[in-house]
Amino acid sequence: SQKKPVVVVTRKLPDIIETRMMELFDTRLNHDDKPMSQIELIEAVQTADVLVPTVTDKIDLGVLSQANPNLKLIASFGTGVDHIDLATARGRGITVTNTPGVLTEDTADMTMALIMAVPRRLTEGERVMRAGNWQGWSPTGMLGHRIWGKRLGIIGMGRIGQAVARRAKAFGLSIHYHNRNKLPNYIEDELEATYWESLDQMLARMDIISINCPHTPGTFHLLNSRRLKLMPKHAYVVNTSRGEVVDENALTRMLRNGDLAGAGLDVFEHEPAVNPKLLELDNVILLPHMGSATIEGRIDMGEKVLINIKTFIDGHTPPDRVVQAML
Ligand code: 8YV
Repeated sequence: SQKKPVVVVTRKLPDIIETRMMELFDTRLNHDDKPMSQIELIEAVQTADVLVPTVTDKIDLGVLSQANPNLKLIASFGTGVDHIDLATARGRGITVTNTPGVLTEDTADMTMALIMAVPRRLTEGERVMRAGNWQGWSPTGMLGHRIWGKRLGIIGMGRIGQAVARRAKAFGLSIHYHNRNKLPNYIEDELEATYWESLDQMLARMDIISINCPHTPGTFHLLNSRRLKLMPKHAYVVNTSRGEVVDENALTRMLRNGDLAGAGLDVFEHEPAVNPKLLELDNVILLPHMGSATIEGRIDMGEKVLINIKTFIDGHTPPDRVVQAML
């Protein structure tokens, strides 16, 4: 019988996934719930035939240049692949897969939760209660902004953006979007979504902006200082995609100066660091990158990783191939 491939997993995964992985492959688990250092990552790529990283592992040129020639697959646990130097992987004959689809609805739920929670000051109200500061109801107490009837502008209308649109429509928001490509008419009709070819023009007209595009060289600081200034003062920003899409310092400055009404941020430019000035703001909800953090979703993601590895080992095209290795 053939030697089982060595699969190196960088972080603790759900038990049921780890058990299955141990049955199928020569699996090297990591029970440490800390991100790997670059030295540990280099060790990992030196032993692995298959590497299973997460968003916290920077698989850059420095790491990939140390990989052993047997490393043929990076089966990432997650959808975003911006932590992997895809061009280098491809050039070195390494295929890359991700886990799309299974975390679409969970991430859209979290996005919707932020869209609701920020204008209605949900966590601010909760802090009042926990501080024992509630003096009782008042006609002018804790007033937020109405959500229904407002304009939501979605940046990035892929799977997650569309799932956000479906939810937001049911909450009475009107749906607008900017995307590299206009969606087919039948999807626009179903979502009652209006396409804005110009991001600048859309930003100037929206009450809430939700970022749902991937982080790529083309979307880095897409919401830069200039574009943030196009938004009306009463507008909110929600980001559940990647911190790098927004200039975090520019956003923080705008929020502090009252040039934006508030923000709901699940992701940050330099995770796990957060601009400390954000922590001082009441009109901001900060979450520790938990958009897809459901028990069910993590198992689904693990199953996708298993299928991608299994298919690849069996000599077929893995279902979630992001880059095909150059041969
Ligand atoms: C994961 C994510 O928590 O899939 C993604 O792109 O950001 C999150 O759902 C993380 O990436 C797992 O690696």
